[in-house]
Amino acid sequence: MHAWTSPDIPALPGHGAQVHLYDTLAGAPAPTRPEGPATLYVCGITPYDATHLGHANTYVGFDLLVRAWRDAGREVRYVQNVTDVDDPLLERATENGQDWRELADSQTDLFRSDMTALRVVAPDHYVGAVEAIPLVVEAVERMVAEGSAYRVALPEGAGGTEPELGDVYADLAADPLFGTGAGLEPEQMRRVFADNGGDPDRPGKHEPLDPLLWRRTRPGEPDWDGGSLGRGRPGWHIECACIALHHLGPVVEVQGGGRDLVFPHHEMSESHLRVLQHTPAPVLLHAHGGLVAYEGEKMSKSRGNLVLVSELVAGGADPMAVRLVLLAHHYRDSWEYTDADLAAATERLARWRQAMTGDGGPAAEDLLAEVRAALADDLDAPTALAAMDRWVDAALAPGAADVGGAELARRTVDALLGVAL
Ligand code: 5CA
Ligand code: ZN
Repeated sequence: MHAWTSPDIPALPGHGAQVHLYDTLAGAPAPTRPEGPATLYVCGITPYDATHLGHANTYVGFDLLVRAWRDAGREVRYVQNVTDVDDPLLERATENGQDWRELADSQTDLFRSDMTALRVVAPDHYVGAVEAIPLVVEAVERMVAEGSAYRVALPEGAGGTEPELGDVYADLAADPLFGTGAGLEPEQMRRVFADNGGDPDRPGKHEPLDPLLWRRTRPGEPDWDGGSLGRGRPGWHIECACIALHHLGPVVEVQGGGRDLVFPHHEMSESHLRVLQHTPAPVLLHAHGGLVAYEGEKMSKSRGNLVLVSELVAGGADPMAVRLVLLAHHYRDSWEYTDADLAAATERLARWRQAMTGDGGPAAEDLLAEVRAALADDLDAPTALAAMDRWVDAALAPGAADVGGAELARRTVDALLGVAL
């Protein structure tokens, strides 16, 4: 599917440093590669209620990575998916009395316009689960043939004209490295799996954690040609594995998303990548953003405690102020949104813009160096904002130096932080 239009990124003198990123699994910062093409996979939305500040936090966070990598001279290949068919989307469409495609299309469109307003660089490939079905079918057929996936008998009424072809599950026993990622105890894994769309108690599975790869036809659910698997629809984790593999190749340098995806989603999709390629380390670095809360709980579609970007903007918020709300928090921090965040960001934006009037301003070479250093150090946006605040203070001080630095300051915050003044 089409993504959205990327903002122009102004040129800057010189280059940024090699980017270091905190690796969730290692529990420590790690260097990304110093040169060569970078491959990035960030898990996209399930389009049934877009785009809340939690989503925006995730995509603005990884947008900093894209910008820092490019500034360091690396070519970036960026892929993001859209889970445009899945249980929660179908359930919401039924609740609304709406066609599921209409719901997915309208929410994906809203997401695109929110990302455009927030000046998020678009992925090179924006891929829907539905359009990835042929990739999933091929991969799952191969896993069945190789013995790393198996069929489970269907409940009465499922499977259309071929009920003998069961649902297909991954056999996690085929991947000795499964379970070594998130560092959870077996009991925790089972609980988190059950809370995130998993079905540990389904009869016929080899192991409770084995994840669904292909779900056969059910009455009232959409289904697609599954070749030898029979008609059905894809499981969640295999969707991301297949899209990443197809569009990025064998190695994903950074696999990203919000922290809620560490387990089971990222652990399972990486396991699928290992099994499909017979390689031990298809993902080099696992990066996760913090979770944004509202009214005391994680902001989530299922809870309904949402602050939507589009609603803030419709209420008069400048999208650049919304972006500054997010950048004021380190991407890995979890935080709770309040109206005071937007008020503070709106004030900051006004001051920054005030400092841009006229074409003078103090020298900005140090500012550029500070912002670059902050981003290279695990995308530390709050430190970058503080550097710009200091430059703005200097620019607005009585008798300020006036050597024409405003243009470089403007380019710096636009190119590296995505804030257009
Ligand atoms: N479609 C799947 C990923 S393949 C999915 O998780 N969709 S989502 O719409 O629920 O979330 C989209 C992205 O936003 C994910 O990376 C998720 O980790 C992140 N996210 C969801 N809620 C929050 C939140 N409250 N705070 C921060 N990030 C969040
Ligand atoms: Zn995903």
